[in-house]
Amino acid sequence: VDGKAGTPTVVLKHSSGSSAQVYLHGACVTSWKQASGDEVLYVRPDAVFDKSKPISGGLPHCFPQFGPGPIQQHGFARNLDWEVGSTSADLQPDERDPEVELVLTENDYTLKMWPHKFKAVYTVTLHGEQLRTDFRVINTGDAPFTFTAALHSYFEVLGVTKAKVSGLKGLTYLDKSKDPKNPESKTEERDAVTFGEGLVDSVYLNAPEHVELDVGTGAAIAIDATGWQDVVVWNPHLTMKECYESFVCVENAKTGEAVTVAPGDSWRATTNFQVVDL
Ligand code: TA6
Repeated sequence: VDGKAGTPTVVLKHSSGSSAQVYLHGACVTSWKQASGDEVLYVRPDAVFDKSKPISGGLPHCFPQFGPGPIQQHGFARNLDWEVGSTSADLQPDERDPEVELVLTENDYTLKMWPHKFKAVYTVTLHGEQLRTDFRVINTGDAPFTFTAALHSYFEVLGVTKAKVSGLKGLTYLDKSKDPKNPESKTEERDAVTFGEGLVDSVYLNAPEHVELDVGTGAAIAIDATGWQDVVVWNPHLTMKECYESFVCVENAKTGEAVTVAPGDSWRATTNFQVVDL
């Protein structure tokens, strides 16, 4: 169906009452609603949907580069149109979870920036009220390639000072809040990472597969990942005065160590998002 600015989207509806909306532009999940109708994700008020820039919010991809570097910030996957590979639309609702598979392959634009043939396959599934993502990158060329990546997930919070991320205690992290080009390496001493006192931009290396974001409503978002290795926690504070109080990004990333994929091989990472009562 047409999304904002007439940009194509796929809508998933589960018999439980949950739903999700995915823009083909950037393969960006912009909405994930619980059966109650409550929205879990956050889309920034400055987001544009006319493809003039990546959609700022929901679950944007960063591929084949996380952050700044030799190519454009966060790579090109978030500002290209992905194609629908397959959907669960032809199946009866009770046969299978609603699902869409989106595919991105190289083109002249990507080859100029990153001279490699690839196929990225991203599957988004609603399993009851859970949202599941499965991201695979296949090397379809004849030489190895190396990349970094992230799912730059934005979550709505009741107020940024009420939000907390747990599961990161004891980890080494790169604090990019002062100088993103020369991050400080620190050890996380806190049971939970909190927000609201300044910019938070931290890359937690070798993070556990399970982390939780307490959104301040008595509920938390449980994030269970495989394949991703790192977790990035970001809140822009006063650099985005109009919206920073309403969201936190807790991102699954593969950035501390880049991935190298041999020709014919692939790399895979999955995430399972679930709202849990506290
Ligand atoms: O993941 C955190 C981060 O890389 C920050 O350093 C900040 O730049 C943010 O993402 C947003 O990036 P964007 O290009 O979407 O404005």
